[in-house]
Amino acid sequence: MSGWYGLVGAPTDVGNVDCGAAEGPGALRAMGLPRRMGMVDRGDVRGPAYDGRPDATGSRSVRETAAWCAAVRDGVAGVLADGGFPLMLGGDHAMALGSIAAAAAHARQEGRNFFVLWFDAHPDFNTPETTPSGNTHGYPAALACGIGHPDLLSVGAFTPLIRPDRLIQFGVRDIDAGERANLLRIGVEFHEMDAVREKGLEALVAHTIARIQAAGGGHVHVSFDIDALDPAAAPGVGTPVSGGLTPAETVGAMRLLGASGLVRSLDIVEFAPRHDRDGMTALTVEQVLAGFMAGRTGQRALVA
Ligand SMILES: [Mn+2]
Repeated sequence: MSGWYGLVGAPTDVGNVDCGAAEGPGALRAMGLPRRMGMVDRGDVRGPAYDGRPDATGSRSVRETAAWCAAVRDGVAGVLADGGFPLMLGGDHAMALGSIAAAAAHARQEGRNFFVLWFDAHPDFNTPETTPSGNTHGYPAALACGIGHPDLLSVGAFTPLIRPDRLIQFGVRDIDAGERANLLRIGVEFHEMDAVREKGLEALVAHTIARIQAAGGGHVHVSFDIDALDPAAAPGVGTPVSGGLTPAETVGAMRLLGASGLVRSLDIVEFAPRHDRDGMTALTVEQVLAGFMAGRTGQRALVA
């Protein structure tokens, strides 16, 4: 199990233009989070700004998203190759295509089953055919499963990057009609908020961990969109949706995931400091991360 965390910043919002997520990594560095949490800061990757021209499919920023995701892929792959635990700090959620491309390739190379656990208010399972907005941050989970824009699918060395029955989503509550049809057709397991309320997030995550262990374990990549949390605790996001996860249950679930020893890479995305209030989102992000890290080192997480 890798002992050090390698932070890879992706300061962009090309996937949801001008939503403010580009400012996320800088704001968390300014508050001293990487240093306080003992991370190795590998710096930011870089890519182009959106040129303002949607492509023929109606998607905004495909070219720019592909370039950014390729840079994220290479940054995350570098940490994995050096034996570290990559923490990709977005940036918008489109960047997860890059980190998942790196994690999937690493899992394949190491001969491990590959799973992705996706925490989000939105399933990010649109394609150019179904998207209402054209924003590429609505695409990455579908792309990981092998459906979507060919210029984005090519970010990965192979496709699909993940078997659809190995993608599990938690906390989704804002699902476009075409997106829901995609999820059902492809066969992704997604736990909407009513299921989370009924069964409990920690119980759902514990069940998922047990299922992965029963399948022989593997490499679990966690992709955490800050908007999975309720906006009352985490208002600093571009696309808030009410009725989300509480910090306490999220910290508990992340602690379980850390303690499972299965998670080998992590995204924290969509933090938009310009929408934060009194630093509360930044604090919640730190608590969620601290819960995960404490689980990994066998300590108890502090929940404020
Ligand atoms: Mn998302």
